[in-house]
Parts: sequence; structure tokens; C-alpha cells
Amino acid sequence: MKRRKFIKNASLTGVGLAVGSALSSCKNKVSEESTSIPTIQNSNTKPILPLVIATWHVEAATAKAMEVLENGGSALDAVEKGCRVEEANEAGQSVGKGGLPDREGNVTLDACIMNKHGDCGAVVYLKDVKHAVSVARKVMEDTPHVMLAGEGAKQFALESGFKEEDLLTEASKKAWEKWKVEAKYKPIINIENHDTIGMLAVDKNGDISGACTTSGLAYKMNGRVGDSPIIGSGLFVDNEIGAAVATGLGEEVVKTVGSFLVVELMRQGKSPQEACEEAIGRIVNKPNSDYKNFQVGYIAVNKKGETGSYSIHQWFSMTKFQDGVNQQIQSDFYNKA
Ligand code: SD4
Repeated sequence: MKRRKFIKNASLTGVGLAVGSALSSCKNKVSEESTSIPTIQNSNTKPILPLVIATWHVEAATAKAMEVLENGGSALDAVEKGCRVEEANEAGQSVGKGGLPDREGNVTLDACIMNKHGDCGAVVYLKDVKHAVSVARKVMEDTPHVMLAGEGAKQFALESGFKEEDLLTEASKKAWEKWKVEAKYKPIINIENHDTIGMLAVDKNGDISGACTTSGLAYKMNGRVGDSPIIGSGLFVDNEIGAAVATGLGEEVVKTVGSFLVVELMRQGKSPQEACEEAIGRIVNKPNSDYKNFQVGYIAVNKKGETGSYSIHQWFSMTKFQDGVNQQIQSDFYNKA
């Protein structure tokens, strides 16, 4: 099992240990010998804006988003442009081009986006168009709808000028062919097939937007859609309160409407960290919860610019770009047994 190596985390104490910015690194390359730099995560002072956070180790994506924000772009532009970096990265086998296919060899993408007004757009089961997040934005901006699926989503994308291309790369095809030898399907925790990118940005005006994009679970059933494009589950933004985004086994996120729950918990006064922890608690504390066999992780930001992340199992991380530092922060987690 391929595990990522992470820096140590101290998110519960409000102190994160940082990896120096490595803008050119991609998510599969994590230095084991990182220098740690203490950073204050939560404070009562004026938020240091702009700010970007994303699920997993995606420093190139958060760097792109920050570039947009520093050039005066909106949080919405930032999350879209940031997510596109991973969608175009063929080495990442869980987002956009190069995503691992379903059991029948189809690469199908799910994505959504939400802006400061609470407007949102989503695509599900999108084939042959890699920038699902941008198609989702077009759904939000150019249609009277929130979600388009399958053939209709593709038709809309092509009519809107998106390029049609085969998303199944040689590497992903080989991985699928190897999988077919045994064709055993069960969600596996903490490996590359749980690697959706969810991104939240707060621009210099304090306005928040978010996006989420994925090829979904590797070797899923044909037609399966997860949490990532479902507003309230994979992503939720309330510009008055904050925002949250999820990764991991989508079915479990959908059952607890996870991202909406995190935002509502922040509305009740919880910090982003406390809200993420309680939302994970809702999953693991269910009677008969099978949490030992799957992973879910949340990241969140509030209006004060405080951030949090939490997962069921170890090895989930958040990338955070704030105040000139683009760093990976390992998430605290529930299952310490
Ligand atoms: C899904 N939540 O389709 C996504 C998968 C994921 O990292 O997050 N992978 O269920």
C-alpha cells in the first residue's frame, strides 16, 4: 500500500508545522525530510487574507489559486483555476485526465463549484472533457440549472467550447487491466484512489468560494456518482459563515450531508477544527459504523480565516497557502487505535 509521508501535525493545539513552499512539487512527491516551521493557525486578530486551502498535497494547485488572488482575482476564479491544475495533471489518477476508470473502463468525472452568493453548478458522470470544474461553473453561470449529468453534461460542455479528449491514459488503462485480473471491489483507505481535490478560497475582501473535482472512486460501478458534485455533501459555502469540502468514501459523506453539516456547526459557534471533528464523529459513531474500512476527511475555513481539517484515519492532509507560505499540514484523525 502506497502511503504518503507527512510532516507532523499539531492541529488540535492550533499550531501547525509547515513544509516550506515547493511550488513545483506535485501531490505524489512528498519530501520525507521537510523542515518544520511553526505557524499560528487560529487567532483573534484580523484574518490574513487572501487564503487558500485544499484537500491533500496539492501545492501547485494552491499556488495557482493564490496567484489569481494576489492579482486581484475573485475567490471563485481562484478555486476554479486551482482545481484545473490537478485536472490537467495526468500523473494524478483521481482527478480529470488520467483519472482511474470505472469497472468498465469509463473515466467519468464529477465536480461542483459554489460562489459567495450561494450560487452553484455541478456536473456528474461527465465523460471526455477534463476540466469538469469549469463545466460546473458554466452550468452555474450560463444555465437556469444547478446540475447536468452524463450525455447532457458532455453535450453542454462541447457546445460551450470545451475540448473533447480521451481521458483514459496508458497508465490508468494498465492499472485498470491489472485490477480486472481479480476484479475485487472494496473501497480501500488511504491510497491514491482517494484523492479528490476540494479547494476553498477567501479573497482579500473576505469573500469565500469553493470547488470540488474528482474522477470518483476507482473501479466504481458504471453510473456511480459520489459526494463530490453534490452541494451540501462534497462542498458547501456560506459566505456569512465559512465553507467546507470533503474527500474519501462519498457514500458516507452523502449520508450525513457532511459539508453542510460542517458549515452549520460553525454557524453554531464551533471552530472549523471542532466542526470537522464533529462531522467525522457523526460518521464513526453511528451504530454499526464500518469506519475502520473507509476514509473520510474534511477541511473547513471560517469567516475569521481560521481553518481546520480532520479525518477518520491517518495520512489525510490539507494544503494551505496563506501569508506567503504554501504548506502541507497533516490532519489529525479519529482512529488512533
Ligand atoms: C467520491 N469523494 O467519489 C469521492 C472520492 C474521493 O479522494 O474523495 N477521493 O466518493
